Amino acid sequence: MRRLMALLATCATVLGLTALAGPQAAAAAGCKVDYTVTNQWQGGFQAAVKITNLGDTVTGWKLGFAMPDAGQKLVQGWNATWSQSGSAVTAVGADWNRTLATGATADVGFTGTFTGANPKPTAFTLNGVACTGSTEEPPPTPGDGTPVDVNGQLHVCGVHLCNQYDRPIQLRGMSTHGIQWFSKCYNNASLDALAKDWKSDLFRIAMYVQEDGYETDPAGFTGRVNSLVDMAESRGMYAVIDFHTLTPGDPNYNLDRAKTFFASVAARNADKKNVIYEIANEPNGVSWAAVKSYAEQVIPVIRAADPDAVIIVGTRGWSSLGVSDGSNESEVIDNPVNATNIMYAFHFYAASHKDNYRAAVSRAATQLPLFVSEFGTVTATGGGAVDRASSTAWLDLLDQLKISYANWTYSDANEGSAAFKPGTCNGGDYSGSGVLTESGALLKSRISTADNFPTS
Ligand code: IDC
Repeated sequence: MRRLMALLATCATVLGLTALAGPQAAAAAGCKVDYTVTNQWQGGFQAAVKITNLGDTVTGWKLGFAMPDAGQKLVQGWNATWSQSGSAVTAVGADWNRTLATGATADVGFTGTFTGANPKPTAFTLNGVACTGSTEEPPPTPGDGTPVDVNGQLHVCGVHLCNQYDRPIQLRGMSTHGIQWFSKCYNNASLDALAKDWKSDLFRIAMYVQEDGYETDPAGFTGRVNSLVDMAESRGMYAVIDFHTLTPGDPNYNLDRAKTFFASVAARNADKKNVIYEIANEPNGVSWAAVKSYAEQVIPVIRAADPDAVIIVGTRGWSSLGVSDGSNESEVIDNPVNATNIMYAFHFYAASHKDNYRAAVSRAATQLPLFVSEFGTVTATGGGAVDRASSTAWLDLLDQLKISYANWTYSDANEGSAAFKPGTCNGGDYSGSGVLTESGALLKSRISTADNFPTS
């Protein structure tokens, strides 16, 4: 109940919804949305949207979702009052269907135009509550042997990430590409493949803040992140919520957004065991002192809502512990963030970052808890050829040091770092070996080996 109240309060605050729906609507606790493209033609389409209310009776509802592609435009809707602002679409119930009893459905729809692809929206809200379709995403059954089931709530012990038995573990997994661009790659089929075929422990959710990301639609992106957290949870994977700051490089530019975002996701996900927070992807062009100051303002916001989660702090020089700026790990060791249960991010791109970076990690790992929350097998542009020798040297080092990692990217982007060939995400097959790139095949072979997590 505490969690429900916190969730409702958070959603109401973020969306400023209290005036719209009144007390009955505020009691809504869950919903499911089925979105079907019923017809598509050159540049146009028709979509049917079935809303199922899984919470208390709602009188006066508002459906919200984001068009995943900038070229998608609402033309005309029915059975509700429809509008679109930027990517955000809303539909407000008509007089005759505005009351939805528990379990009741409303069938609405619209016609639209599109220019590029016509990806389906993946995250919906009803009166600000994320429609996670809880009937479709049951929590994992106890004792199912998944990474989250075995390891439970994580914490930092010494320089390691430790499980519920207080034993060091290494999590191995994949990062999304920017969810503002590649939402079509994150669905039940692709997440099943990641959990079952790749045997991934970890799913990093890269929510860009700029570049058409969070800043353009805070409520929509918050909802998308939350539903991806649920999809990881229902498959027993840990989820890293990555506040993907990149340009500008000073995370303080996004300080207010970070506080708003993390207050919301930490309250909503406080009772989950699978969530890890990453507060700033890659600080760059900024001093360690400025990054530390940012961290010491954002961490307490998360702790207030979710006291026991592990938090990853980005480091100077694109999360290189300062090495890419000509510094090194000593700036962090000498002036650590004033907080407990935190780890420091180290990122590398194997074709660009080699022996001197590996040496820094080897030294730092004896003194700082490190988490490789992003790395690529290619150059730092995200493109180019896979450097197999350097990638293998890195992965062997991380295995030896029990440093957790997430690879950039679990996507079909047209660049060497992507695990899938271009076009894969337009289909339903994420499991066959024919869909993998060289980078994807290498990572799948490394990630899918047995974890042997300690259980006592
Ligand atoms: C890259 C993407 C690329 C995109 C670019 C700009 O691969 O498609 O156009 O971002 O947003 C990072 C960043 C990560 C980068 C990646 C590769 O965290 O956002 O993704 N990279 O350049 N740090 C080092 C490399």
